[in-house]
Amino acid sequence: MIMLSVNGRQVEVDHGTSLLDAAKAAGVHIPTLCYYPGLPAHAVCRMCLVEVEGTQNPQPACHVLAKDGDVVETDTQALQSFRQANAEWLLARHPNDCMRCEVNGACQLQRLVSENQWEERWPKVPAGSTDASECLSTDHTSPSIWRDLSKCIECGLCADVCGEAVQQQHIIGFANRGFDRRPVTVFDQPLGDTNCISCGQCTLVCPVGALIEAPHWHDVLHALDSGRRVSVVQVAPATRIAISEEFGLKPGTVSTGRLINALRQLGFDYVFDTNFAADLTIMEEGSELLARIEAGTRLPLFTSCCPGWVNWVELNRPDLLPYLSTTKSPQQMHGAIAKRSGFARSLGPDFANGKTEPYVVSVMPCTAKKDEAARPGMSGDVDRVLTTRELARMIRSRGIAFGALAEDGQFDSPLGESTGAAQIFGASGGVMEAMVRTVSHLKGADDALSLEWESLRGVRDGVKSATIPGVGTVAVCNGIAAAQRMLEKEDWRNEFIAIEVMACVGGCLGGGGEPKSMDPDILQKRAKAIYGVDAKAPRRSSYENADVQALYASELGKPNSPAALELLHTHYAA
Ligand code: HC1
Ligand code: SF4
Repeated sequence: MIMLSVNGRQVEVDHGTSLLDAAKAAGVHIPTLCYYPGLPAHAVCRMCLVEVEGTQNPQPACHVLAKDGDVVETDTQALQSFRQANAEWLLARHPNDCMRCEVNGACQLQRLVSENQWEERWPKVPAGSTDASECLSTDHTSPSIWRDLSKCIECGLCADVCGEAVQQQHIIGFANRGFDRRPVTVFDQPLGDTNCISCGQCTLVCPVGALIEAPHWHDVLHALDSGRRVSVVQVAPATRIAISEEFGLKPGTVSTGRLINALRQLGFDYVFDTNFAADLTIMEEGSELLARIEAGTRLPLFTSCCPGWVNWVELNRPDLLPYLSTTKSPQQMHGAIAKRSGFARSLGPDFANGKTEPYVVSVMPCTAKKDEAARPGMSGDVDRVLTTRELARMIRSRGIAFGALAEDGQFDSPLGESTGAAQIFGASGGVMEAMVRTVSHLKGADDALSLEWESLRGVRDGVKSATIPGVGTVAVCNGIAAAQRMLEKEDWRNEFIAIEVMACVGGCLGGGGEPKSMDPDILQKRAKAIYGVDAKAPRRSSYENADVQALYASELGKPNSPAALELLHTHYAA
């Protein structure tokens, strides 16, 4: 056997092993095009070039054998430039006709260009022109949504969904007629300068690539491929269900185990559950509600885990900011714990050990979660946010047969433990129902009577409400338009003690990062699956989460303690 190091990872392999296979054994991925396992290595595409300490020029990893003591680097700046230049050389001789190519979607060159965002090396030419410089400029000013008007087919769906028909934000409208008709913002401002709340509903309906989520999956693949940092992923409650649709499984199929196995195959070192932090959110937010009720101030409490809603309040109604819960969303709590708590450090010597900060990725049904991860005071806790669609793209790009994966995947412990209450966060009304379960318990109610609150459930219009004995009446706004209407027309200040708002219709299960469907029937199936997971859960209230209790016992004391406020709460900008 021989020992070598690849990107700082020590690995032992047999004599006669290629550098490519040695890297694979170390968990490092090197791109290839002309290499095929079992056939002679030709080393012509030059994609697999690596640097070996002591040799002057980069070496093709498919062809060169590993030697004892080799120190190999696979992803230096110089190597990335080489690869990009080699791709450009290949593309210069390759017709730009993917659209009519029989292997469109299955082409290795196309996959490599797409994974690495090398498209710019392949001139894009707008319709009716032969000049690439005539392309309308792209708009990357929003942290969540990218626009490329050169791809727009003027269908008008984005303006419909952002306007009266669904979100009632009116950020995108149509200007001009005939040949010049195009979607615009007010005064043609970049999206990042408008009052766009980043809900991403426009990206759900765009039939082409004119409106997409700001992609993070390329960075995530690179980080996983190089294997330099301990990588951590957390998965949102709604994603584990809707991702099934991306791979042809029936809407409402629960794919938790398959998804965990796919994330491990992609190379994540730790696969955790956002649901753990959803239980923690309930402990913090429920205690915050009880404290406000006792003090008689800042009521009703508005939930704060939906970043589209938080954006809306900051941009349109800053007077409501004092009513927002200061509790961070589960995504941000999970990131803060994974990066900054002693609890995480106890997971193992390679984890948050102060030498290499973990690379924390979240998978969310939401585009606005990208905004949230970049908020002042929170940025850095979650490095990259993938939508459900982006994760599906990554899985496809790496040829993982999702539908054929075993369903036995388990989250890593302890940041993977959760209750049914956390799972229902993914549906409109779920956050409030989860909070009611724990708050009722804390107020001494009979647990058997207070578990299910049907009147808070469902993908229907208007305000849903329930009166909780000993607490008060709580409300749920299903979608940002419902919240706007409630704020204008209802006596919400006097009627309700707490109000949940989710910016997308149906809640996160209808989020802007989900598989592209707004079909109410599909949303119903996703919701039914979410409540089905809760109904079968052995523990259904957040206060029963043993790992959350352990976190309080070992580090935070109790909900809303100074340590909890420091790690798990935030503030808002007017
Ligand atoms: Fe949601 Fe949430 S429920 S916001 O809808 O509070 O995105 O699924 O992950 O953070 O848990 C989204 C979903 C999600 C957070 C939780
Ligand atoms: Fe409108 Fe939401 Fe799209 Fe922004 S993200 S333009 S608010 S639909």
